Amino acid sequence: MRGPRLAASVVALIAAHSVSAAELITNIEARKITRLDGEWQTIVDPYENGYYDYRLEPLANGFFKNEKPKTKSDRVEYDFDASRRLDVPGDWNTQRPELLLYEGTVWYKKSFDYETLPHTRVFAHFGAVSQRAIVYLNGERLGEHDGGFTPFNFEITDRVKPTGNFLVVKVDNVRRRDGVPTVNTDWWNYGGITGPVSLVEVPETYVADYVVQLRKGSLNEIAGWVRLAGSQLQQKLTIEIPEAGIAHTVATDPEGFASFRFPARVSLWSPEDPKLYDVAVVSETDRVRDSIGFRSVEVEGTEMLLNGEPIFLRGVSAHAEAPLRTGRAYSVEDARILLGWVKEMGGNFVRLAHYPHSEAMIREADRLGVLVWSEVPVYWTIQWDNPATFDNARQQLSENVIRDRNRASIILWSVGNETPIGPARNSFLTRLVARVRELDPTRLVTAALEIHDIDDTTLLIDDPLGDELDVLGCNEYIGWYRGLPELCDRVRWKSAYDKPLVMSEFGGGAAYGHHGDALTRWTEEYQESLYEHQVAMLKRIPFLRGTTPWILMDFRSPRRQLPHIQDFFNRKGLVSERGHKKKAFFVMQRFYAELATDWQRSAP
Ligand code: GCB
Repeated sequence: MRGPRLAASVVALIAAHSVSAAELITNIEARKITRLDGEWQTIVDPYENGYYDYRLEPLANGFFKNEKPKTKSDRVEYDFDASRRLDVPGDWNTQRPELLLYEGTVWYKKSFDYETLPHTRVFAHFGAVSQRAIVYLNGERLGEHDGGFTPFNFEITDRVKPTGNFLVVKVDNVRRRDGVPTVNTDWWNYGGITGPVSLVEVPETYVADYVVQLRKGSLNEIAGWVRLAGSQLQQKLTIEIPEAGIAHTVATDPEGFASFRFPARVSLWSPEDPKLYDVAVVSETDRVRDSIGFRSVEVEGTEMLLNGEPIFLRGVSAHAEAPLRTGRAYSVEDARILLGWVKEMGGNFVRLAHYPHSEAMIREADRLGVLVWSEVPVYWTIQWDNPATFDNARQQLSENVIRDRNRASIILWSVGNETPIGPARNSFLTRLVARVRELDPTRLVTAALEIHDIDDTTLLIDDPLGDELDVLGCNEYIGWYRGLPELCDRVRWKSAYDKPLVMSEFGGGAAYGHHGDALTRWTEEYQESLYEHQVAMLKRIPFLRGTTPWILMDFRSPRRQLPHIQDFFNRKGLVSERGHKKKAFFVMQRFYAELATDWQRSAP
């Protein structure tokens, strides 16, 4: 008995693993989807009582079984149906006052019926679950996911029933030393199912993924690939871009893969004219539509070129903090408000710090014409030597790139923020850069680096990671963590690299409506003066090609404790969390208006 039973459990383990590794379905909005958003029944479980027994051994019959007493004598010490609800998508912290600071497990349950059509496959897709999820369908484990910002899915074709399904997700946002991010961040550790949940239906053999972009280095040739998954891997497929008169047919190889390259006369996507084309990938068994913009992005020496023309990135950093209501942003409405402020400031660029933001945000940036710096939470001091930490960072980075590599707005992938130079870190980040280039050879790679002080007023960018990057990012806080604002007038900037620099962070805190003179901390006047000195300094840096001050809007952070000023908010926003613009907002607005008209450089 023992042999076969062991073998069965090994098979089950492998199956569980392969389900958890289910390839990400991209562009789910173009699929037949059933949303499972709305209220989910939830159990707050700080001691993981629904997962472990009193010996801390995993329970065979945990909360994921959704048990009910069958007789009046049965003892079942939980009841989803009688428990309180939470909205999905949404963090739990801002939905109930007692959960504001909660870090632990919450179980989520949703019941649904689902009629599966013959020859189709069904996936349970999660836009984001912060930080870790273990997912069960009808009491059986589907798999797990670690990483609070990127999508994942599990195939449920053979498990879903016409009626009476229940999906249970154990969500846990405990900070871990070996996590990505690690225990120490300057943003709120929002927990919950923070992205939409959908059942995605695809044909038995379906378009698993595709890239349709301008060929690197070209403005009139489209290149890319398509990959099918399923049993009928050899098919003819066509890339259709009706508005450009394109219908290009290729055949997939025995692995279901086809690459293509063809001439295309398209209007180029740019912030001034964010032209998107309807693109369809049509195979014999499937058809997926997307909305894609075509543009090129390159560097030449210290120049950044968009569609072959030099560009200055007039940007600002932003967290995925929901405007006006706080909490983790996830909706199109959130995106419109945040990006609306970027545009009002005169910006053409946003740094989405410090982790992947929602797909809604990126799609809205595509529509509005805002260039994007996209980042993964490789932040401060994570465990550079830990292979599991690396694997997790690599996985989150991959999911981010795979989700968004058809989006014209994204021009920069960032592999990390303010990480300390050292052999293990250098190797870690170098391997992440290589991974980005493997997944997306068309965009540029960057990271927010720190400064090397030569002396009090000479600042040098010479982080060895610079060798690997296309564009240098640099966080400096002159006038806030480093001297007073007037120090900006005296510093000189040097770079060890012939590469463009984006000043990825500078700024200072001010409580909206708090006034005083320009040397009184936390006043709008201090912040305004700091920005004025910064702008004057920035104008003197010859290799500067972009600025993303810290930060668009005030955001929640447990590190920010000063009563009446911070109250758990980082106040470096140019806009308050209620949407009030501070004086410094207008300094940037003036600077960007000037840059938009005066910034002219000829390519070297
Ligand atoms: C930084 C970090 C950012 C912080 C910011 C601050 O350098 O990159 O995450 O929030 O400083 O406000 O101190």
